[in-house]
Amino acid sequence: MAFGSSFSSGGDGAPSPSPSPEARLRALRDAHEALLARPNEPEALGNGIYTRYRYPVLTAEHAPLAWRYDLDPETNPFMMERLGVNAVFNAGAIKHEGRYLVVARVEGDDRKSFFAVAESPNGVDGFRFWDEPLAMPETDDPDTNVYDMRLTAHEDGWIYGLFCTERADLEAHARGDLSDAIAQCGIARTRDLRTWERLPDLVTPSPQQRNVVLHPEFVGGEYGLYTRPQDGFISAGSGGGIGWGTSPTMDGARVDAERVIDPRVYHTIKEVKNGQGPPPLKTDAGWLHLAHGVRNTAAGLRYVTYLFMTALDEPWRITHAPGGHLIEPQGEERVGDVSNVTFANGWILDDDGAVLIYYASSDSRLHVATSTLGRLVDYAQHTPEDALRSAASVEQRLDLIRRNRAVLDRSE
Ligand code: M1P
Repeated sequence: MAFGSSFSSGGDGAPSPSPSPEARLRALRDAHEALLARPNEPEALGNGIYTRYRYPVLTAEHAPLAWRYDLDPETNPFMMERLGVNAVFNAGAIKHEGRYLVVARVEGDDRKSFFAVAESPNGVDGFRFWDEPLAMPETDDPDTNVYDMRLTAHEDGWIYGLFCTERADLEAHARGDLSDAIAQCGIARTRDLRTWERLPDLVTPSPQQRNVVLHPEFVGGEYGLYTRPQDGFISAGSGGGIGWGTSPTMDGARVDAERVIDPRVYHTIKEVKNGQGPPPLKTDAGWLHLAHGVRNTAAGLRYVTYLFMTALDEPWRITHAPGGHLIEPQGEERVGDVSNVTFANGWILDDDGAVLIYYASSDSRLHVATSTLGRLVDYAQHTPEDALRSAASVEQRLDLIRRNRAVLDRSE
């Protein structure tokens, strides 16, 4: 270990030397600063749709030392972690007053998630957390756990954060099942991402709600909400699919009629469940949506992201649905607390048309992939839909190969 030459007994009588708390703190600070200052590197070539980057933009190790350690050598002679951070992932994102900001899901070693803002000068590296995590106010019914915030800069002037609030399912607990919980959509709003006003949770006909997202514009004079009706805490049951509904207000938001606009489909990437990612981006060709789809495998659930588009005047009507995934877990991304997961609830459309997609891998860390609005719309408009059968899928590929043969013949 490279902690220098300053050693003490550690005070526990152990024979092996250990660094003094001051030396260990210096080493921790150096390592932390090196991590935060590390430049990111775009991958070479890629798939032409987006560019991945070599390093995650946020990990548990990015959390400030002061959030994890008691920095006083008197009270922490071993300079050990007092409140560990387990993971940093699923982040909402926004460019606000010229700054690239994400509201990350930070999970402590105690499994409780909370929100924290991290800021970058360019959106792809240099992310640093603000001094303190966000102290989200509670409602009269305290949240057990909060996570996965979607940030919407709404045309009413507020920035809304919609997130999952999870509370105990007391009936299930009485039956001895302590894993079951009730998920609902928590709502808060802010002007500056520092001070938040908590509003009542969204009310819908569904017993469970996760992945609820606020549409950025009024629709028919009301607030539009993408929902995810679900029967159980984990399983979709008879529900599932991305839903749509409207509410006249966000202060006491209520969706009475929820209709599924993007259902689960057998033998696709969204067979088990799916959910809207961040709020959609407005383009001349329609609203561009990022979502996640889940399918089952012998190794458990596999989460990938996918794109679709809806009509500008009817954001619930799907106009383009490219088949397959957009971002899937690759390499080291495949392993983590919940392996084989990519999940995105934040993206930023920059002034020059660049799109920064913040996706998390395996419920452990946050990455960025960069693209442009033009590329993503092209992808959405020209990627064939899922053909739903092997033979039909081969037909799609044969069609591509034969058209390419003609192109190659022309160029010879
Ligand atoms: O563990 C994978 C994801 O599981 C949930 O997503 P969904 O509601 O679609 O199943 C969420 O807990 C999400 O945070 C998590 O990444």
